[in-house]
Amino acid sequence: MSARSELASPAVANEGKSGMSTVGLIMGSDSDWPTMKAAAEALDEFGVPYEVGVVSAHRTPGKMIEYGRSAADRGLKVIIAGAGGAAHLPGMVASVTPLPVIGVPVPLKHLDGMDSLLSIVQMPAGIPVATVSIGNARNAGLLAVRILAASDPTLLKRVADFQAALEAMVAEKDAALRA
Ligand code: RP5
Repeated sequence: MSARSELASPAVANEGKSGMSTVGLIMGSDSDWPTMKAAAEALDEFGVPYEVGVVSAHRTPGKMIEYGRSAADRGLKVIIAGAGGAAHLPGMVASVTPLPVIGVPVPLKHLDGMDSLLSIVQMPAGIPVATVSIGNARNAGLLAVRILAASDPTLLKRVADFQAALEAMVAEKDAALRA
């Protein structure tokens, strides 16, 4: 079962179905969702409660600042922010929260996502954003899980089990190829 809560407004955010959201999953536009839903799926796989919503750096700058400033007090531990083009959302949110921020460069029609990648990855010293590869929202979800797992032994064990399953899957494919 998904532990997702829709983000109606920055003030209504911590009522995920299985408890308080620990991850904030935001994106600059609903058009980013086809890319960003892979992060939600990864969080679902590990049962991590999260909130999801659209927060635009350019179209809703006030909401973005309020979201970032209130995130830690609302109980979030990690923020995943995806945006495309002039992708300022992850960096700007990182500038107003002490929480770790993971940036997802969303590829758009032009420039193959290189614009999004460079907008997100080239942060000035002092304000880090952990940037995943272009369009790789799944890794953003998995990285958020790992960050939470560092202080949660049960979750850490599940991450280790997940890695062991990956290894077993590759071994199986290798064996099938050699057979
Ligand atoms: C960015 O502009 C969004 O993150 C999105 O990737 C892009 C285009 O947004 P729409 O015009 O599709 O709403 O801020």
